[in-house]
Amino acid sequence: MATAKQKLDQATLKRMFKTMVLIRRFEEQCKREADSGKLRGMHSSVGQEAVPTGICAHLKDGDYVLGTHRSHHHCIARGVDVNEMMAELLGKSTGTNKGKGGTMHIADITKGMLGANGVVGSNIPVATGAALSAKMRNTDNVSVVFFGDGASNQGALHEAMNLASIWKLPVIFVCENNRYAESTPFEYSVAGGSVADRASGYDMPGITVDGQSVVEMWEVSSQAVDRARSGDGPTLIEAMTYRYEGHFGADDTSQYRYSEEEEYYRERDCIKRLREHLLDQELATEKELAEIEKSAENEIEAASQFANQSPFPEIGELYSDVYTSYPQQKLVETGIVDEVLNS
Ligand SMILES: Cc1ncc(C[n+]2csc(CCOP(=O)(O)OP(=O)(O)O)c2C)c(N)n1
Ligand SMILES: [Mg+2]
Repeated sequence: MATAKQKLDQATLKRMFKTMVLIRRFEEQCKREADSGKLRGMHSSVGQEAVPTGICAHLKDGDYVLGTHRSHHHCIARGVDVNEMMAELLGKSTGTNKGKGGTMHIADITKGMLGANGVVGSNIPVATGAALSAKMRNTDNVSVVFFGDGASNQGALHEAMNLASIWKLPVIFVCENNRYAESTPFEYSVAGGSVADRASGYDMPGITVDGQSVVEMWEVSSQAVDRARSGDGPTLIEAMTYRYEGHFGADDTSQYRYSEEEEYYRERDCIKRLREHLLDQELATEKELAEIEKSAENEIEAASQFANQSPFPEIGELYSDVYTSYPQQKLVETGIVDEVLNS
């Protein structure tokens, strides 16, 4: 955990480099699993690694993170186990959610990752509720919620920002503006052209940051997390970023994006930039960075093996952990279980 009083040191920079490389290798492996038919589709976060990495570096035990349909990078930045994540993606019983959540519903409450969520914008009020709980229990914990530029037009964000502001809740709203909601450009859909500017209507700081720079992301997050921890209330961060892949696996970006634009953002790649920074400032050697890259690669290879070798859940597990209090006996009585078992 880092605080606003701390400077961004060498160890944190290297740790963030490792996190971003781990995310990228994870996503690349997911693509391979999808290509081989084991994973039915996913929303890749490649290109957006710096956003959660910069802010999660400030979090401590008891802090909360909530994500979106595109959340592998949020989970890894929060420290969720990559073996269990990969197993979850492949629907295996060893997954974070015993294989029942899949790519869009990874959660690990032990790590404060309260969940990804396939319903656009829906985690924003949930995160605000988590912040309210942290405040009511007199903790100094904070809640961070990630959402996209598309989600920024959902009413849920505006209701949550209003409540968070009047009650000074320790929540940080992080808009990952990757310029598109599916194929709809941000310039078309976001009135006023800025998500961050909307904060002024709710009397909270609104900050636009280069989300492809993990250093800038870390610095801006430092102020926001500090403000939330000290009881001064919420902040809205708009991180300008870019997804290199399609919206999901089968999406053809050439239908709505120019290759020049894609190239522009790839040249500003967050991992490449941090790598160059570490070398230029003599904060790491080429050998050290290569070792970090190799260890991330090994970790992901092991995660893939773990996931592929893990069993699928037993059919009898179909209804367990699905409802918190729904009596399983009732389901048996309805005959649904028999029906599934015999189908
Ligand atoms: C309430 C709701 N409306 C529509 C969808 C379909 N949908 C899934 S992702 C998406 C685009 C979201 O765009 P953005 O918020 O910018 O996130 P990004 O995909 O760029 O990360 C849409 C419309 C949905 N899942 N939930
Ligand atoms: Mg978007």
